[in-house]
Amino acid sequence: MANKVQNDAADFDVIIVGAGFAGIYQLYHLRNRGYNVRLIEAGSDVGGVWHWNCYPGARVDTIGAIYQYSDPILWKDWDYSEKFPAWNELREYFNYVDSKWDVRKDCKFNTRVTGATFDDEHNVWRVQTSTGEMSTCRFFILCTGFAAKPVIPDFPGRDSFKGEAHHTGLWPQGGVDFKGKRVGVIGTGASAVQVIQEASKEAAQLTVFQRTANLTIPMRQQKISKAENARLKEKYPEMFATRARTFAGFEFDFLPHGAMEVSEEERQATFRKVWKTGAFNWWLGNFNDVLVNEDANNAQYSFWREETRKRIKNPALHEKLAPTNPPHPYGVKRPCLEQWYYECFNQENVTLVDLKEAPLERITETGIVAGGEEYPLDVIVYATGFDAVSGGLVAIDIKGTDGRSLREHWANGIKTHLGVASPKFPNLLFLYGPQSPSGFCNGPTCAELQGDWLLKFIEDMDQNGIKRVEAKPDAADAWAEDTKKIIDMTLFPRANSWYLGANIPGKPREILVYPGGLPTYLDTVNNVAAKGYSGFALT
Ligand code: N01
Repeated sequence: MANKVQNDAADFDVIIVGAGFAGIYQLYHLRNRGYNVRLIEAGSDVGGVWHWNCYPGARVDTIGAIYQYSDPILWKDWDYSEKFPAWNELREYFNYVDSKWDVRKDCKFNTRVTGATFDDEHNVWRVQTSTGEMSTCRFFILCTGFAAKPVIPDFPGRDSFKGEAHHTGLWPQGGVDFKGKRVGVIGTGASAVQVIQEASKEAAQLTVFQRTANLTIPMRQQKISKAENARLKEKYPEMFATRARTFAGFEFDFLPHGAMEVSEEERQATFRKVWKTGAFNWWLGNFNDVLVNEDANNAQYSFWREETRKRIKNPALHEKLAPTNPPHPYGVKRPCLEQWYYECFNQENVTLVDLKEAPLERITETGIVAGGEEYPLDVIVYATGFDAVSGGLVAIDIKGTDGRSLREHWANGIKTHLGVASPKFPNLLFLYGPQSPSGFCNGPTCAELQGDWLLKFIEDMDQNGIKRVEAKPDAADAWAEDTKKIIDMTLFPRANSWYLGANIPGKPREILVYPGGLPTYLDTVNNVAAKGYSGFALT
């Protein structure tokens, strides 16, 4: 390993927050490089988002083949049983990773990091936790993921409900029984779509409270046999290598031409072909202009609407679930993968309440009142989303060198250099965080590709005897400006999505993730490293 900077004031070289894909990757690889590492996790086990989101139907929207670490020590003996594995299989995967990488021994579970201050004199972070402990470290890496801060809107009467009520992101570890019950789901985002599909099979009555139709994509789920897994594995090395070359770190990319560059006949034929593949190929493996050109986007939407309407028996629901005019350009709110979502609404026991026509007024002891009508319920599912990307970070009271918190620093807009560090917060690093590819990249891919850059960054600092590294304000201003310029060239600003923080009242409207694609991001950060880490003050 590099010559490690000795700092007697530090209990650990590195403290990591979060035991998901990113945190565990850092833990394992830093430890292998001789660093003394502690990982702190609020949950009771490893798994990150898959620990918290254990609601019925929760499953990943990236194919399992690349939704894992690329270390052959792991994948050669690991088989997912489905193309898009469910949360419980993903938890088994994390158990398996621990059996090979032995990570749990350096994790402190059931412990929330509550605050941190930088000791200027000794160049260490003092990290406080919910258990009242304080530890010091030279580098402090936040791997809290994009969904660490679940949000339940302040519906009037919310606390009066006498039945069971749960947010999807804080689902009880022991599960919730829907059988024979009257279940209400608020929201129709990705979490809701997954819960609705399962609840429709068990609930006596399922009521879905929809504000905006979800422009979903067929998942095209498949079981994968052992023999198929073995065949697939021959392609794994190439698939893993491909991730760094594609916009969102997938095994596929946008087509090399635009929808408006081809004839109507070819356009429809291509849409049909990509639709058959389904999954995110329909979103990020489609014509390369669908997210930037309104005509291309409308053509994609029209195809989607017609295909979707074929599955909805009640014509009155066509306009609700697949409206004539899109609620926003297609794909600029993150679409989700569905399996039998529309068929649910053909069932007698499933009702859709359109909150645009019948606004949600209040929650009572016994149900939800919308549009003047009370819907009696035994269970309420809040599938109302997250204060995404930055919410989990600013929830920790991290004080900068000027005594102001990260929340205060970012109150009018996030400032980071390359999405990895923020001015006034020396030796504090973000992985899969704001203004990095995060929300436009799948978890394990970013954990590895952005994670490898961070590992080298820390090693290079040590190699050069650097005790303190801090993002420069002008570099952070320029990075925020770059992310804005890129997103303004697309149709994304036309929706109130979590990508823009627009689902949280009062949150500044700005793109929370780097929208230039993974290859451009990697080129940029590698160039910065090659130039001796330009934009960082090194002392
Ligand atoms: O949250 P969301 P999510 N009154 O913010 C509605 C990932 N994910 O947990 O659209 C009424 O998308 C809101 O309505 P509207 C994935 O990246 C992945 O579902 O704002 N309704 C919306 O319908 C995803 O994008 C998987 O009008 C209110 C819903 O609540 C991200 O997590 C599975 C409301 C929130 O949808 C977040 O998804 C699950 C109000 N006051 C999640 N406030 C995979 O498949 C909000 N809503 C891997």
